[in-house]
Amino acid sequence: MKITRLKTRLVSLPLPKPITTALHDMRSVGCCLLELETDQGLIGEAYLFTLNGVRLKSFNEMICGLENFIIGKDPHFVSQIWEAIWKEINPTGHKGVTIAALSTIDTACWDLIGKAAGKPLHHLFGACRDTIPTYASSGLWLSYSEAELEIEAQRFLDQGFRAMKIRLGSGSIQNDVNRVETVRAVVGEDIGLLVDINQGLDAKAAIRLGRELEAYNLIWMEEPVPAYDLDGHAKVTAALDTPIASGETEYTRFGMQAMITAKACDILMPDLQRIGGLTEMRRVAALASANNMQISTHFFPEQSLSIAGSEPNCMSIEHVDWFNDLFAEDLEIKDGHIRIPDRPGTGFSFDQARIQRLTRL
Ligand code: SMN
Ligand code: MG
Repeated sequence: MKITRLKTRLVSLPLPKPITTALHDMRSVGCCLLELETDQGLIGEAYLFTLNGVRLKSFNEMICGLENFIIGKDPHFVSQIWEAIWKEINPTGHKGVTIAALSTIDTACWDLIGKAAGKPLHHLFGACRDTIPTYASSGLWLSYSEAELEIEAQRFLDQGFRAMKIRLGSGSIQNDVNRVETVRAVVGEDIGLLVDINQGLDAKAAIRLGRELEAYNLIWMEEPVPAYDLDGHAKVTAALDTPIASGETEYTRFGMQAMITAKACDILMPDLQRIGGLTEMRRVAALASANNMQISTHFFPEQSLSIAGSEPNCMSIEHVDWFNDLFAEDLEIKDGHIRIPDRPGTGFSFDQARIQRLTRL
């Protein structure tokens, strides 16, 4: 099988209303959709995104500029393609736009490998399960009032979720604690709660907040301090009993290795677009396992399920509904778990008719 054509499209997915975290101000997501066509008629698909669609064209340019490393290649040689691109991007750097492009190409190659075999990727990787715990994550934003938090928490329960993530880092410990209290009062003691500070505090403030929150039996506290502050991360991790999750802002196995060495967190949260695609995600899962750590994937639920299905130390998948309109298939949620599909490749394919109706960027 040979890749004959690389095609990208840029589209905007509007969010129902403006929302914030301690770091982000969001009105839409812009997606770059990658399709790798082959001489067998199969098409490998993957996507990357930027919040509000900002600078999406730079990402597109980076993908298209790597065309020479893909056209005429057999996607089964995905590791060879990965290594060639890794070498090529060395002068520009192994973080940011370069790795996002590599990640998207890598995931599209894997999608082709699965489709060519007629098998889901977790079967090819070696399956360990067919469902995985998930938590509702497109909601409970920092911009919400407590009344809005109550409505959304109930909505998540009605949708079948058994865990949900609350955005904190308002700057007021009391306000943050009140937000957790409000959601806990709606969902009861049996539902898992996670909080994400989105890098909004320094170590001392995060420890003070974390101590107040120990009573709420949280599954984890996420990105308590700036992503680059590994020492601050380590202080928070050492000070609290609540597990600390982090890693969504780091790149590749080298970034994850640095976090592990610094004892920056208890749980690693690799993001498919920043980690280096499915090839590198599998290495990171093994790295975490060798350090007795669990992983939980950040965003990209549709394209991360093969990892959940094949890596025993993957504890959960983050559920976001932002990308639903891109795909012909739905994420199936039941009793707090997502089913890992047994369809070939990633198991999710672009819905061309729905995509046609989206605004082009
Ligand atoms: C997050 C990241 C980007 C946009 C919104 C929310 C958050 C998460 O860090 O983990 O979902
Ligand atoms: Mg986060």
